[in-house]
Amino acid sequence: MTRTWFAEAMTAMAVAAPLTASAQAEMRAWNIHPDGYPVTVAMSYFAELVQQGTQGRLLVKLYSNGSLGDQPKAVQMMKAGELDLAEFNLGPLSEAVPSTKALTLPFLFRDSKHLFRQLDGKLGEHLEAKLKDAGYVVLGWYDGGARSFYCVNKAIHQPSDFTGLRIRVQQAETAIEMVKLLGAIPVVLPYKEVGDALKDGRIDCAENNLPSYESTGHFKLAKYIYLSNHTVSPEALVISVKAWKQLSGADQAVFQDAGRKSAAKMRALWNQRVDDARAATAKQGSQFATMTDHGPLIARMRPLHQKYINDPLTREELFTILMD
Ligand code: GTR
Repeated sequence: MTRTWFAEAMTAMAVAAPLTASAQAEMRAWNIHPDGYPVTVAMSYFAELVQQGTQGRLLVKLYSNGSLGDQPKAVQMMKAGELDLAEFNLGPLSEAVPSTKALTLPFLFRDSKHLFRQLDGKLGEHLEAKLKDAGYVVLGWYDGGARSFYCVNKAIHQPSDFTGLRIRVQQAETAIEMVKLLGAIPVVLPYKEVGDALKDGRIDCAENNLPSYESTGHFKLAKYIYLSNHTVSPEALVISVKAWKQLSGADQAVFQDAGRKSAAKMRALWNQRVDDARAATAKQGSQFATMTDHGPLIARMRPLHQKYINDPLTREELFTILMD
């Protein structure tokens, strides 16, 4: 694949003449979710705001539903300059920026409110600087939701129920370690393959937030859900540093403003979507078990927490969060 139209157009313009009022360039944006999902709605809103703010000079074309591939592929495409923007889950993204892994630890944040109180302040600025060094400019922090486990054949009620289960996880070290500490077997699979793997028995369980559990149709295959809410971590709307540097200062301000507004929209839509997903899946047979005592599960995560506290790369972030 060649570089995006945006990159070509910007390079040509830089050589030929300053960007004229009538010149137009298209930027490519990646998203894994389907139409109507809060991430997709918020990204479309972002695209609208960019078009308005640049008087139609810059168009953001949204490729949703993973039509360009899964997140690891999108990360590669962004590096190669084939994608300009994306909405990434911090789990897999943190693999490229290890100091951000602290935020993907299980049982760190109680809920989204707790997460955003930190992320919208100093901690967010710190992470944004790290992500920028790695090639990503954060335009907005989206809600990644609270993730829980769901299984095909077995209801989970206590930590010992996890023993020996094959559980799909994202390509993220903290998720892999978490599942091992539960006495289960982590199976790393792309998001789009999880449904088939639940169907053909490659995995017994998966874990995700309720809107994804519903939108992927996983609820039809794995009806036993254990509301562990184990990981509450963010997602980020990012633009590649490459594309960012090709924008004028005024256009960068338009992108930043659009990113902030799209994140506010996404977060506003999210909680309702969680409630709706729970009601809709329960109506179709999903059985929810609530975790009454978090203690035993958190106790199992101790080695993972300890590892990140000992690691100078993540210690500072962790202390900032824990002291709050
Ligand atoms: C979803 C998230 C996606 C993707 C997916 C997964 O909640 O929004 O970006 O990371 O989980 O489990 O792969």
